[in-house]
Amino acid sequence: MNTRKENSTCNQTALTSREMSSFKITSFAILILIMFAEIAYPQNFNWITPNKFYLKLYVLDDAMYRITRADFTNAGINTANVDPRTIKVFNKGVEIPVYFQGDTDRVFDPNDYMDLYATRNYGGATKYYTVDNTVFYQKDEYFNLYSDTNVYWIGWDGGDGARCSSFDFSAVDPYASETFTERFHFEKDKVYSQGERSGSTDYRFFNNEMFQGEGWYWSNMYTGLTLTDTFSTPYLPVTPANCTLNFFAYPSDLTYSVFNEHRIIIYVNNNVVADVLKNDLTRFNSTVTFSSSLLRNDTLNVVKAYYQATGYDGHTLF
Ligand SMILES: [Ca+2]
Ligand SMILES: [Ca+2]
Repeated sequence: MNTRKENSTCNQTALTSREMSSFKITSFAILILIMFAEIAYPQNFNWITPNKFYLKLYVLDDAMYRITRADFTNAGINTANVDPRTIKVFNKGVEIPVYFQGDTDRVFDPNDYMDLYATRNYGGATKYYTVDNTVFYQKDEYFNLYSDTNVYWIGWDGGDGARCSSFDFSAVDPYASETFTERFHFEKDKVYSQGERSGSTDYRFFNNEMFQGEGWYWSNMYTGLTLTDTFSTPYLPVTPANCTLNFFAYPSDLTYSVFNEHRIIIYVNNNVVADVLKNDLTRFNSTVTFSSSLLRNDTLNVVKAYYQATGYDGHTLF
């Protein structure tokens, strides 16, 4: 268990403000080997007890965090009045189960501590709306538009808190797994688009919500343009495994005289892994699978995105 206390900060804070809805934008994401589903929690403010003190834990990195009794004391909490079994951790309105060493005797002893897994603030499930404010599509965003810093609220008293279960388990081979999955995220936020626009008189994007196509992109691609990035995979499995790649792009103009005028081709080490056509302002959001045998463990892998417009001077935000 990787225990990191140094990255955590505890402040004694009276909770006075609600968490804001989080929106964020991704421009270009290639996810290789595995896609983790972000869990979308509905906003829930019922966990708050007004005028009660909580510890506020700011989290910048995905890690295990250990909170000791000394952390509570240093934050100004008199732990003599705290039944550790009632300590609860909340994130975005949802209680998070924690491992608590020494809470069963209901006495917060000097060596008692709490371990919890906490993450930075991801964008998570983000809705994009039409001009009529109906949801047009939803994306799992990597970055939050406002902050990477996540906040975990630690409260106590009342009923018992959620706890991780303890199990006795013995493994013949303690390190049985020979493979693991890794996710690469390529996102370059260089161009901001207010969203889909069919022409110079189209002002549908004057919308308070995230309008369809709105967000940060790497480039407003023109025909013949290739965008390139690299990544390293030094621990490839001996037996080839499936890799998953996802990309998102949004045409920024169109022609009605050509069907499927937008084409994007994705190459991994000069092998075509995706070749997708879209018509008019239809967005690209494709997930394709390819073999890890296309990847290299002795040199950098090269991933390229190529754009082609047919029949006119077309562009697509990528
Ligand atoms: Ca104890
Ligand atoms: Ca067309």
